[in-house]
Amino acid sequence: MVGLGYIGLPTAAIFADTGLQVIGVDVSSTAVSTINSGRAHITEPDLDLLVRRVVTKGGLCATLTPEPADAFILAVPTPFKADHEPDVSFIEAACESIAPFLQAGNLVVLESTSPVGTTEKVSEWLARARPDLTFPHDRGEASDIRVAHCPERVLPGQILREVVHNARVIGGVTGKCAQAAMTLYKIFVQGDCHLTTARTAELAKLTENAYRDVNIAFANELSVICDGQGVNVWDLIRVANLHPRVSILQPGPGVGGHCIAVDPWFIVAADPVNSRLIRTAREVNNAKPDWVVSKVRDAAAQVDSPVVACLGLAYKPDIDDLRESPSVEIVRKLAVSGDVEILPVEPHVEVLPRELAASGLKLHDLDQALDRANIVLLLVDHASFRSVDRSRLDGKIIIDTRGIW
Ligand code: SAJ
Repeated sequence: MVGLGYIGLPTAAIFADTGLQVIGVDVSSTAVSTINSGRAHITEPDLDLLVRRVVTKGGLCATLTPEPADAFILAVPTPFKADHEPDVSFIEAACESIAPFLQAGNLVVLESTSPVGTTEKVSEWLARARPDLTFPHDRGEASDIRVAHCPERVLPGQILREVVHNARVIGGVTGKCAQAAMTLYKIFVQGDCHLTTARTAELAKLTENAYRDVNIAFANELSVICDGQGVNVWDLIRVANLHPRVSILQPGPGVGGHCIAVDPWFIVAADPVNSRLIRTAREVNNAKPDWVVSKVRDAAAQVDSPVVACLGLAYKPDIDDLRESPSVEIVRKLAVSGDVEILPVEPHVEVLPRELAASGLKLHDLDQALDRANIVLLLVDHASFRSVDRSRLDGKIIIDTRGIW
């Protein structure tokens, strides 16, 4: 397993738990030493226990450099560059790192979310590094090495359950490549495995996240329209969803995480002319944090000495993941303006991210923040915020971006 992050580590540990011998490879020496000491270097429910079990039994061993194996799975990040073009350099580097260890009969699976055509490129990059072996992009079914794409589809917070039970889309550079990957994944996957081409599997993964992004954008756009029309958007969505063919998602402060806010751009980058709706959805969701900031500024103008409790920094409820979080962006923008006092609250982390600490902000606990604030900005629907005693909010201006109060 090359890449021991949010997808690679749980997948490696689950493979190891079935009795397979798994070698986990990562460029981070901290990740490698943490895993080898029997702990997970990322937070995901029950992952720590699983990693401890498989490392103690000797089924999973982390290292900085690859070793020979029967199958190689690449689960490295695919961010985008400043212009929203996909950055596949981590995949190319992973290919270079495994190429010296490939042997005829090996399978290489790309799990990373990737722009269309990347799996074929993996085959080409590996072929360039190993002219002594044959690869499926030019030798088809007769090739020495099989190459396939099996995109991850798991929801952070529920990874260990979803990785086993979700259906998988498995795309091969050839039919035999897809078959070989299915044989591997069927060792632990209980969901259906659907075989297709590598290009279809790549676009399927991007489509799933773009679909969700477009639907969240619809809800976010409605929330802004409702604000101007004097309509409660949560009531509106509740009643509209009573229609048997309507199922609107929930508005929020914006869309965070490393997936939904990123993957749709890969479709836009591939075909900008024909992806107008997908691009607009990204723009609508990206604009929502600024709209929330403007709401807080309007509220602050109504009180003397505004003190704003900002509840939640994670990108979604009941997790500690602050990646691409719209809440962090909102709190940072409010802090930079300097005219309001900001009390950030995030019960799932112990330290503020650097970009907020640099603005002089300090993490507060919920009670302290509610005692002092005259404006309460709810950014994340953590369970601990849902259960706040409503009398604690009396007399304060409430800006509830998640509709829980
Ligand atoms: N959000 C809303 N309103 C909603 C639903 C979500 O504002 O009604 C926001 C969340 O607050 C969050 C963001 O969207 O900021 C994304 O959260 P999410 O729970 O929708 O998705 P992720 O990013 O945690 O995981 C997604 C999943 N994709 C889909 O549901 C199509 C997951 O299955 C993928 O595996 C994952 O992306 C990934 O790795 O690609």
